[in-house]
Amino acid sequence: MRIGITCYPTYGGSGVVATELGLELAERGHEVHFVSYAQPFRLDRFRERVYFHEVEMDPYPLFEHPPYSVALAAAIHDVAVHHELDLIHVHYAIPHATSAWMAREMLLPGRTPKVVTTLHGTDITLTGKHPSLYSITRFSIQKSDGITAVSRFLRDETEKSFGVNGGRIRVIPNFIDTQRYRRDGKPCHRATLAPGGEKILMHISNFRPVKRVDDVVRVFARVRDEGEARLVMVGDGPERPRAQALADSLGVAEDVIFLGKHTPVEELLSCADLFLLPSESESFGLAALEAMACGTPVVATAVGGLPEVVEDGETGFLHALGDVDAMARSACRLLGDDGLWTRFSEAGQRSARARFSAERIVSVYESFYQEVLEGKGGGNS
Ligand code: GMT
Repeated sequence: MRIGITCYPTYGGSGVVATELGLELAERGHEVHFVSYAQPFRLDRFRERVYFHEVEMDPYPLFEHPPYSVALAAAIHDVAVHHELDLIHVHYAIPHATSAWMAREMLLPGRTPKVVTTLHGTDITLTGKHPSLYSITRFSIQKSDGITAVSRFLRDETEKSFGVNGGRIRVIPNFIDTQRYRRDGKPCHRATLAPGGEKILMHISNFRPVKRVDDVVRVFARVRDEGEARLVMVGDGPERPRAQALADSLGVAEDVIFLGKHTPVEELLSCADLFLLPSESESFGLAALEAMACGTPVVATAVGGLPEVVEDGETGFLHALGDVDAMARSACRLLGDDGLWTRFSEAGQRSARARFSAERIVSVYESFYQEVLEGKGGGNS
């Protein structure tokens, strides 16, 4: 197949999944064309059958708000024509599903690629619900030839909030490269991050309010009251200054390391003892899956799609939103019991490999593409 992929190319989980999917598809012999405003950050070297098309924007002074959605539609259209795409797969509905719909409308009947939209999270639970975007988001999702959601939770939310028939939405979970995300990966930075042999707690995110990084620091402060520990914060975003100030005021700043943005994350995760994800909402929680694959047990909130990824009491512990005391108790329990920690660590690795490996999930996408091409994706009403 000749497949176009559009995603946010920077640090978000949706961009990571879209890029990894494209690379895996190319490995399997498909021709893959990424269309976006910047090169996806994991497209770091030449790969056969992989192309990148940058969306050009004219910085004309009249454009106080440059019309990216329209420029993207034009770029998708051009790529579809010149490379005879069979299918366009967009990740995150806004504005990608709309741009793909526009591009398809511009093409001649009979030569139109099918459009698949993958819903990732806040495109449904937050931004897409805003009155300024609701109707066009709903329309664009409905007009897709195939719709996927990364969890059952997100499928149900889409049905509830956008009136899209849940039967039309295929749940295809996120996946990871199990060769890269593993406990025995090299190198390990434990000696640098915790030179005194302290336990390492880790958090990775884009530090937006939805991630509740305050709660990460509060949980850590309670854990550190009980024993030697360090908190490694990976990523960056608007809530970082607040988290730093809180670490100061709780008197734990010297044991909290803010690393900023860092890839690859697997070399950090595979030397952590615990991963904290106390999010307010998480349609899937790719970072939790990455931690599990690296053998790091997860303590998180029981929200959104997280219970579909982290098995409470087996690969991690899930607690009510904001219950930092319970999260700290679970963290201490895991860190203080080597036998329990090893059971969770091994179960997490097994679960990630059995349920979320690239080999397995990319095949599911391929089959879904085939159904959509045969007009059986249930879409385009
Ligand atoms: O929806 C977002 O907030 C952005 C998006 C992203 O690009 O990282 O995150 C969502 O998609 C990820 C990949 O499918 C999921 O792992 C995240 O749980 C999800 N974020 C939220 O639902 C808040």
